[in-house]
Amino acid sequence: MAKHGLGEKLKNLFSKSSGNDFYEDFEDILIESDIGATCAMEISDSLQDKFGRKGPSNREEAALELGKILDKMLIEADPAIDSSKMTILLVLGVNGVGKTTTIAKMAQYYRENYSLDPVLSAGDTFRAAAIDQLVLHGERLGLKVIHQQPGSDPGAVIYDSIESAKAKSSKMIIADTAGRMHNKANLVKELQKIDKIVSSRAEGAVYKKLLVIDATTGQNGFRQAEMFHEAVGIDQIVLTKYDSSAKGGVAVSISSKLGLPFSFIGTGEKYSDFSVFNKEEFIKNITG
Ligand SMILES: Nc1nc2c(ncn2[C@@H]2O[C@H](COP(=O)(O)OP(=O)(O)OP(=O)(O)O)[C@@H](O)[C@H]2O)c(=O)[nH]1
Ligand SMILES: [Mg+2]
Repeated sequence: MAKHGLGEKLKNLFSKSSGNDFYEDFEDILIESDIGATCAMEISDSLQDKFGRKGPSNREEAALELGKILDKMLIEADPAIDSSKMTILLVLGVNGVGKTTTIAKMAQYYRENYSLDPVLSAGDTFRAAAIDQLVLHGERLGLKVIHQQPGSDPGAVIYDSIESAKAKSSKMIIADTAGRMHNKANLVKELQKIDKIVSSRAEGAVYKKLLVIDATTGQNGFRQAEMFHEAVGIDQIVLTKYDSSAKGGVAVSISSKLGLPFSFIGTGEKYSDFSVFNKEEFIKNITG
């Protein structure tokens, strides 16, 4: 996994003896790490409460305190499921963030850890290729994929998937969705429609909405989280492409400003490049 650049930058901050204000430079490096201006300012203020105007005296002191602050800001989600009930995971996110790949990775994770065979639901009916891609993952994993024609109603596909899972007493459904529509209003409307259908069929089941955020998109990811959360209410976030971002500060602002927890982290294109989000490890990677 790529090392976060913040630890290194923190080191440089102490090695140069510029007359610059420590906190100004500190905020800059937080913002460069995608933490976002508001959170950067809050972190900087907390650090100042601890160390005063002069700032911490060395990198270790600063990193330790920063770690404590981040620990309060980041939220870890428990990916555990109750295998006595059916679980429906609806996977959301704008196009290209890694939804379909994440679905395959999660299916593998829940199969390995809960020995259940999730039914995959091709709810991204916007593109034919999206359906083919999920079908291919299903073949590789040996899992059933429920799909219909491109252009069909995603709600109907997911409805079918729930019926199919019930019929074969499968305990989990993981549903794909399209992240692209002709415009934002259409997307929101479509998502709300899907959400309504799933909610109405989810009686007795645990229904969770997972939003996939691509770590390489920086603070854009924060705006996506805000938009989806406002549209349908998000339960958990999966952070993808953490291998190619070397950052991840967006997780701090999403957790702290929207109160949303992180469940998994994607670190590559292979099924095995996937792990449960571990706050302690994540912070260590940030503070270096
Ligand atoms: N490096 C890296 N690549 C990833 C990761 N997750 C997904 N990808 C790649 O990102 C690209 C897009 O992934 P998809 O799973 O197709 O993304 P999607 O959100 O379903 O995309 P659309 O269906 O087009 O909206 C693919 O090339 C994936 O292999 C990750 O954690 N790390
Ligand atoms: Mg997809």
